[in-house]
Amino acid sequence: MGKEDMLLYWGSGSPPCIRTMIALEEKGFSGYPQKLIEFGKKEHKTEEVLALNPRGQVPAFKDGDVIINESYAIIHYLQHRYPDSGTNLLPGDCKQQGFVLQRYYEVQAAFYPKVLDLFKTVMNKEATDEAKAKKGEELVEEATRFDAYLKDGTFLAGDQFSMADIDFITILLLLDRQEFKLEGRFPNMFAYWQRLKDRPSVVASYPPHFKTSESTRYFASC
Ligand SMILES: N[C@@H](CCC(=O)N[C@@H](CS)C(=O)NCC(=O)O)C(=O)O
Repeated sequence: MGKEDMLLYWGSGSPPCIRTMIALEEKGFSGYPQKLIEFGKKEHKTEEVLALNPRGQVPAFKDGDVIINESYAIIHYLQHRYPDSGTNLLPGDCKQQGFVLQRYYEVQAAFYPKVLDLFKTVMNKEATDEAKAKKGEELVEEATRFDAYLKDGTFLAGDQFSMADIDFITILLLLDRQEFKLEGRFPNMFAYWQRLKDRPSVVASYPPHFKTSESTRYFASC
């Protein structure tokens, strides 16, 4: 089993796709077979994608006869299936593992929903300015918490890159794209982003349309 047996369907700008792609790169599978779908053409609803993911969503991923469509599950699968390949995303030591998993699920359960909430609210033409400001404040509150977590460590869960960093860096990439200001407000997070934004796995997973289209700057005033 190797990367030639893999196939990833993905869409540009999709956070679940970004985190999946960073994980594939970190695990050393650069050049894995992949197909970029266009949401605008509804290519995620074609037979070939539906055959892997009946929900018609991306990421849709297979590795040989193993099909997994949940990005967070793909990250776990890659680590457990290929523990010795590329970056070790989950330490073997139980105490360290507990810490990595705590941060990994905390990003997923507490930080990412605040970003999605704000995004949906600013996109909603009927949302009031008060509603937008409230969602912005909630995101700032969560970002403050994560900024403090980074006070002592190079990475989100200590001094080694781990699966906790994969989702976190995906969020920072999106915040950066939407011009959510880190510099001066969240110094540890800003330093972390500066350190990691050029990591090869992150560069390889950068959404192509972000390079060719203007940002909507949705979070610039938050
Ligand atoms: N639970 C999935 C979520 C996947 C997901 O929501 N994908 C979106 C793109 S970000 C999608 O394909 N949306 C198209 C649709 O639902 O029709 C994961 O984390 O992998």
